[in-house]
Amino acid sequence: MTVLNNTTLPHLPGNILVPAYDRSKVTPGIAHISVGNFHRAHQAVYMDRVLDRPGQAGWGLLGIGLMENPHEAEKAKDMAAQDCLYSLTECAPDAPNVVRVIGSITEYMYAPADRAATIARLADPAIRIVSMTVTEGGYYVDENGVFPVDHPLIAEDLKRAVPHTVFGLLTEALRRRRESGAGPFTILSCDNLPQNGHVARTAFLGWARARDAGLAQWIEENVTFPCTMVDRITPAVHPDDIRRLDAESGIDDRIPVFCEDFIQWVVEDKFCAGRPELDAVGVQFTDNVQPYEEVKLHMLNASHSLLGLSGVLSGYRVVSEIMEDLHEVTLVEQYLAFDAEPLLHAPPGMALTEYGRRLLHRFRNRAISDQLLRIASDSTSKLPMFIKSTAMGVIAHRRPVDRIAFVVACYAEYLRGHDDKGQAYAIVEPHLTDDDRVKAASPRLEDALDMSAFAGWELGDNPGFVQVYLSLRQSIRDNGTRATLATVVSKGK
Ligand code: CS2
Repeated sequence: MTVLNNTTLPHLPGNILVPAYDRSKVTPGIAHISVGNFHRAHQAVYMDRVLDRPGQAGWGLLGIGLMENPHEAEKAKDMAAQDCLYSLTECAPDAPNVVRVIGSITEYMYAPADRAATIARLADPAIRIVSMTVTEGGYYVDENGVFPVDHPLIAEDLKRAVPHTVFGLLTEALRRRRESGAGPFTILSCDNLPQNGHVARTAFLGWARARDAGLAQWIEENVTFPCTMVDRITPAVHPDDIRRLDAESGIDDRIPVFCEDFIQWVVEDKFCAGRPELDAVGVQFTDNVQPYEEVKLHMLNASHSLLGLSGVLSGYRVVSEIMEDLHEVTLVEQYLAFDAEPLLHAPPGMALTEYGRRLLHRFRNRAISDQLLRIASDSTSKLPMFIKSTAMGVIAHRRPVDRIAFVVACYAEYLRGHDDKGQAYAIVEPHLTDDDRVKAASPRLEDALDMSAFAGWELGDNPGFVQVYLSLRQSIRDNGTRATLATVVSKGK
């Protein structure tokens, strides 16, 4: 098997697609914070296409790892060993996989190794956009739209001369740029949250105001925060996947990624320091991203949460497998048709029913074997983004609450850490508080409705909802999740 780096790139097996542009001429114009699998399967792919166009060589990607942990430190070593190259396997449901090497990331920094150097690098005027995938919970903005400067992690970081958080690093880089006359960069959120640009703006300005009011005002006046809708299903990559992908590609890649063949990016055209020719490589630009993101979050991501939470409890682990379960599929179909769609406004040219049909087709893609535990992870941050507005709309319109109550009950039960068969699984819930844990475990089942994930949903204020929730949650315990789901879907509309 061939190792992957600049030297071996021209000699890879003939079926592997490789960058046609000269990477030695590419310099970073975008810094990306938190280079996870999703970024490497999504934005980095669009940038790979951009770099293939004339005059775009100044738009390479500088990847920045932010979290201080062994996994991230290892990733930095792997990126360095491979000259930031990696293979991406794109899996269509009904065609052979396509393997391509992505070359758009040309530099990588592990911020915890030298935060001051990272700030200095971000202050380089060549960097004109800083994009990020820091997860749904990574913005800290609460249900009232407030950035909590007294949150222990934020308060601690605000005191540091050289901060650790994304807010601190970027603000300090902007301070330098203001002083040097380098000007602002665009801050581009690529996370799954409604109005992600506005949320990012609230978070960064909230931080900056607490640190330096004058700088905050400069940021407010000069930095733009476009909203974006990002979409590509990208499973987690476990050691077994690395072995399988490498055997298939014939490349000894330490950091391969795989994903579905579908890709979409809708972006608000609001870049304060220029942007690459993304419109020429399939990115949709619009004045209003909101209808796109609402459809995506409330249909795709919400369906994922439904499947993830109920599926894990029922003993499933893979999305394409759960799609063979008629009740699970019916749950998603009913949720989309009766709960989510009536509250959505389709963007021009998009038919919601067709979008929903296409989603189910994407979920059935066996080639990506996406993990339900990946989807269920961090539900504490995801449910407010994916389910809350549908839940509140359904309750406000006095429509049947069974499916909403079911997913709420499943979340609380999922936090117990074992499925209906008693099989334990790892709960990855970085934003679950100690108080949440107490409420999830409370014998008074209604206490779970006060967990932080449900802040502002007003679930407890609705006796009809509470009653359905209590009976479903008790039924999950007494009869199991599958049997409970059967009763939920039998009600239909
Ligand atoms: C998933 C998303 O993590 C999740 O809950 O719903 O990662 C989903 O796969 C992507 O948003 C698809 O674009």
